[in-house]
Amino acid sequence: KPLVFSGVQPTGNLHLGNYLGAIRKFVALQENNDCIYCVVDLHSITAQLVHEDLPGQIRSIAAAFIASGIDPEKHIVFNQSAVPQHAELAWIFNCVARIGWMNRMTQFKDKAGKDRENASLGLLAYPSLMAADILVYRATHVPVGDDQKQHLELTRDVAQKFNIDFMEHIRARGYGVDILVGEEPIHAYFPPVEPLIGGPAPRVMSLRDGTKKMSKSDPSDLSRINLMDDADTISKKIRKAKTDPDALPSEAGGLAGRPEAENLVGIYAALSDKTKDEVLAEFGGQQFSVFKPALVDLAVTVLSPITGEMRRLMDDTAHIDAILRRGGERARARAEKTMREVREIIGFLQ
Ligand code: AQP
Repeated sequence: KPLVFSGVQPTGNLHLGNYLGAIRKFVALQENNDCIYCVVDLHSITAQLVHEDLPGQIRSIAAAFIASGIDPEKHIVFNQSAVPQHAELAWIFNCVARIGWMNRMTQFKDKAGKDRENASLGLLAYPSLMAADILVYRATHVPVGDDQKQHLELTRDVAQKFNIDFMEHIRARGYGVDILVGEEPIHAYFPPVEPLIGGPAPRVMSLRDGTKKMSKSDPSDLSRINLMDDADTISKKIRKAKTDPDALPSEAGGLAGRPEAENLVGIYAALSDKTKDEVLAEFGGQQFSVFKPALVDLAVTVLSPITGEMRRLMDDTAHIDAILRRGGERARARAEKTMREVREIIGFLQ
């Protein structure tokens, strides 16, 4: 079975972008894959070291995974800091990756802002830890939002450089397999990672500005729908969402140049498991005064059971902690198997 890995940071409230870009895909992938889903708490301290109630934030992401339908018995749900092998492999990848690769990352530029010299070293090295998260399990498929595409390309570059730099040592110990990277045959220890980004809403945009990504750090709460919002709040936010004055077109091509309309139609399509064309076959020619109430109904129908279940789970912290602890044990056993081989390939004594 293909091995799927992905993670979500425990930084503030989860929103519809996190749900549609990541968590909903995690749920769908469970059926035919072996999945490892991680609350990436080590990542969460790169931008901000001190968090108010980090344990509560970690539990709330685990609760969101489970409330959305992830089965922590069949698959693995854990928090990253419980598996020190992630940080160990990240250190090795810090020595494989080049500073220039990190400097080019748009997320680093966005999050570091103008005062780049003052950003944490961890924020610069973030993609190296992300590569380690995935490759410590030698996972091949990674469901993420479109904003993570560049980090996954870097993960492929790190894997490829490791495979090439250590090729003789990998082969000599009987590890790895022969693969083609493009036209080039190589003997690879780490597989090339495939991003799973598609769907009608790969990047959910702000409700206030269709050119900006919906994000936890936007100061306006009206810009996003949080997974913990109640029905009235969801309704208010969608009713106030920015739109243009025109009616909806009858096919997706007609959304070009209308970012807010495209965003709302994409959200509707993703929430209803339809394509944008199917949504527009139903709503083409209609005004937003008709479409928005339908979107409110759909969003509330999909999200409110998840919100309710999240609240219920968060009342039983012992249960969530037990799930994370058990997931951590299972993840550690798998990660240690890789690390024993990696230490040997590099030549560390153990
Ligand atoms: N707007 C989005 N549309 C689609 N997918 C998104 N993701 C995040 N925002 C969107 C996806 O959610 C997963 C978890 O993201 P993360 O924990 O790495 O957090 P983030 O990307 O830092 O989240 P935010 O909300 O965007 O936070 P800030 O404001 O700090 O930048 C990932 O798969 C991500 O692609």
